[in-house]
Amino acid sequence: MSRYYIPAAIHLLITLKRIKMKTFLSILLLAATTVFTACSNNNSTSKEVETKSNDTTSQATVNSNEPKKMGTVNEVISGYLDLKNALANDNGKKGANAANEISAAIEKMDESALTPEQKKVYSDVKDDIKEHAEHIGANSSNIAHQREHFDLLSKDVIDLVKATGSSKTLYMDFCPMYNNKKGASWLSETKEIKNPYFGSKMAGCGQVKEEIKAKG
Ligand SMILES: [Cu+2]
Repeated sequence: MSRYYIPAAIHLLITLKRIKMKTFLSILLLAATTVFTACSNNNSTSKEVETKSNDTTSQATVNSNEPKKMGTVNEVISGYLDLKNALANDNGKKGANAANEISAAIEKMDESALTPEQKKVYSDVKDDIKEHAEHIGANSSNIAHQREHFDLLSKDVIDLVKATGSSKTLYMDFCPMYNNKKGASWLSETKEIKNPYFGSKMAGCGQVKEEIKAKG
């Protein structure tokens, strides 16, 4: 019996193996095709996504040209007032952050919004404003040095505000004691004196010299 059945069993086994191998191969082939199709599908979708996102970026640039999110003199003033308040509160770190706001506003300034006369004043002061703002931004732990630059920065910002006006009323203040009694000016949004040159040491030193009324 064994003489007959053993070869038959082996034959069956081999056939089964072949079938299995065939099935296995065809499954493999099917899988590979699926993966390939999936991949090529992915490629085409990612390409579509790419083109789509390209489209949206170009649309975004076109759109942003319309309402213009660009720097304004009022942003410079707002950064300046933050800086002034930080110095009045003896906070060099906040002062540095505010100075960085000023630099950013100058960097993206929309000069086309300025009249020719304003543009002339602006081009006289913009490099100075940016330089002082950068020094103040880089000296968060040296408030005395920040105040030296704030004195010079204030002169430029006052010139600019006198040419362009401000969206809120400002007061031009003067402290006669700063810089070995040479004195120094600053702009404030409040009538109350809060000295940015001396901070808490001499908070009330100074007086209002001029009121710059809000325009518009
Ligand atoms: Cu410096």
